[in-house]
Amino acid sequence: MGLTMKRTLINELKQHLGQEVLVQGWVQEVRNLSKIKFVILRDRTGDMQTLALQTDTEPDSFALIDTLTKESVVEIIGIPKENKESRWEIEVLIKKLSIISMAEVPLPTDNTDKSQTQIDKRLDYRFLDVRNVKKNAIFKVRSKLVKIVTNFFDKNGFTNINTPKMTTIGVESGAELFEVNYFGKPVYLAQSPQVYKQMFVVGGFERVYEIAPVFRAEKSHTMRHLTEFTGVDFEMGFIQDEHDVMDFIEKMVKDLLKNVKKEAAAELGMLGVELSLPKKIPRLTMAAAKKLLAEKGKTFSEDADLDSESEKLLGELIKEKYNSEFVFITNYPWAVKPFYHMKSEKFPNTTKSFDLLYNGVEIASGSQREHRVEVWRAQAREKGLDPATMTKYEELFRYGCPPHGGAGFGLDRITHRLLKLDNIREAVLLPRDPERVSP
Ligand code: AMO
Repeated sequence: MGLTMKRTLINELKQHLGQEVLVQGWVQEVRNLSKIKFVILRDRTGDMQTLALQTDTEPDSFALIDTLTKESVVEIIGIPKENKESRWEIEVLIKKLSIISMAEVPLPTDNTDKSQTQIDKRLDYRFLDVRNVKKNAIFKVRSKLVKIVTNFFDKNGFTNINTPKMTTIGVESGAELFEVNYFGKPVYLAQSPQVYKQMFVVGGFERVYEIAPVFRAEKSHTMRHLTEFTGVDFEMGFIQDEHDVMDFIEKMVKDLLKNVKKEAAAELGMLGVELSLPKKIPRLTMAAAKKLLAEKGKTFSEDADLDSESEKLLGELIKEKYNSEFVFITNYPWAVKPFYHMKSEKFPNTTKSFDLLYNGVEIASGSQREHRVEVWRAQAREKGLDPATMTKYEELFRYGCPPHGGAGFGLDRITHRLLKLDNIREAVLLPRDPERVSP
């Protein structure tokens, strides 16, 4: 059955009212009122109601509906009709129904909107979980974000690069490395593409970006940390200072929000998310941010980093004061940033660095890099690192290196904040954390 008919997707049915169509998908729900039976069907474009009537549906198909289990895959030949009273506005009158793949009972998880299944179990059966249209929508939005950001890099003269994820180089202070046995030799999973992105700015591309996994052996049990996440990293040459990088990010964020609002309107609507477009993103030095926090009774030493609680509070204060969901916090203390950041002359003991907070959570961090080899060596030593152990990094600054800077975003963090999800794991298909490495 159906072999000679072309499949019609659920969101195309409007164009086929009154004509015989073939629809295929998963059974979301069956309601049997004896003379009339409803099958809610779902495909990649959404869900809809189909109905079987004793008078119109082939008797074998009518009987088969009684045996249908939830999440089975079926195909239906039927006629789409308008029904203004139904929430779908269109329903398909079933002529013939056949089962392609019957789902076993019971299902291991409940993937309906009313589900009480805990997140751990849902993640164990993620392929069932994301059949739910709302869960699915999160990943449609995420997919759009990648597309939009890729276009933006492309339009701005960036070259997409792929850098190794097994490496001997780790330069992110505070982020631990996962060791891998590489034919008996220890190597590490990349904790960032930092050195490589700088390498190919120096390699003459000037502007490079990479969207790829990043590994962090951190035993953090929070709603925003993972041990593997997707980094959106970029690096640009011939900058004046770190403000050029922030200017670029500001344009990128505006473009991202404007386009996702347009291109993922249906998904955002389904998830109840209203996006407001950013205007000017305020830039506050860390010292100024600490002053704001002090007014609310949160005090920090000059050298301290912000904790997640103060980032959240800062998010609220910025919203109040500047009516902005975004803020750049600039000039982090040298003590809390990696050695490769350029130090600031204007603000002593700080680096030409910034973090971007979105609704009170850090979604990106970046800086101007130190490209003067003597200064670079001195800064490494100051942080207790031996430049002789990083010759492949050091060489980048010895054979013609323009001033440069860049930043790294967490794609999972962007999705998490943009959709106001309570847990970063909701924004990742198969999250990795200290307890989870499967499936
Ligand atoms: P950083 O270590 O701040 O900077 O990471 C950049 C961005 O990656 C995201 N992120 C994480 N997301 C989920 N789980 C984690 N454990 C996690 N750690 C970080 C955050 C963060 O802002 N090389 C620099 C970037 C640069 O300067 O270009 C770096 O890796 O969104």
